[in-house]
Amino acid sequence: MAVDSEQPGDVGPWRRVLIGALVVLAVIFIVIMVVNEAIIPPLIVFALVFAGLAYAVARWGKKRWVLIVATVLAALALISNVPFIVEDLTHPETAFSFIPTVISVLAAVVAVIAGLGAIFGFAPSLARPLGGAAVAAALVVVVVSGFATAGVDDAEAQPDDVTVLAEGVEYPETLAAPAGTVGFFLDNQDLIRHTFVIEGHDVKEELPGSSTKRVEVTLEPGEYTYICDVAGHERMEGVLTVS
Ligand SMILES: [Cu+2]
Repeated sequence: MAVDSEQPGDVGPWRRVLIGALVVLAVIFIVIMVVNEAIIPPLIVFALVFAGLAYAVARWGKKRWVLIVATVLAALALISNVPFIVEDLTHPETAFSFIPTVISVLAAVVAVIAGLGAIFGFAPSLARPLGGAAVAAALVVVVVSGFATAGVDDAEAQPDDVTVLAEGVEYPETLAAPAGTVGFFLDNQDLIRHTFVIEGHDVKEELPGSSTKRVEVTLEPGEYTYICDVAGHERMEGVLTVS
């Protein structure tokens, strides 16, 4: 035991930070599913993989290949989620989208750095400050996003408005409106953000989580498709008939 527990260039602190980051990743993928109110198979796989990797690093973390697998998979998780990450990061006013996304990015970045630190034997004294900085950054993000979310103003529906309900990451399949200037009352009942886009028309409204918004649009008679263009929300689509 004493023979192999202290290697030249002790990687213990980096391994501990790596394990912590992998656990955070596993948990955050579950959180993202919960706030999306949906079973998202790739996220279940990610969660299981990162929980397994955390265990593997704790158990066999002296084996270099275990560290390499954990580091590469953390990097891949980061890269494969870029389309979701970029959009969410520009919308701090939806805390339930923004905070889990930022935390997942921080955890993945920390996992990659800590993994490299353990593999290549970076100075162990740097490991704890890295973990601490990530936790501090996460706390700042929670506070900033919490204030931004609380500051979102709701709208009030007008008598002739067409109500568009976003609920359970679904839009109504059909809507009807008279030609001319139509008021749309956009009601996002979900915790996460959506958009209201009328295709072929100059309408794109951002809908923060649990908020309402009103928009007036002048429409010619015809059929229009409305969607939410948030990545992964392709099923949020319906047809608006204007007559
Ligand atoms: Cu959406």
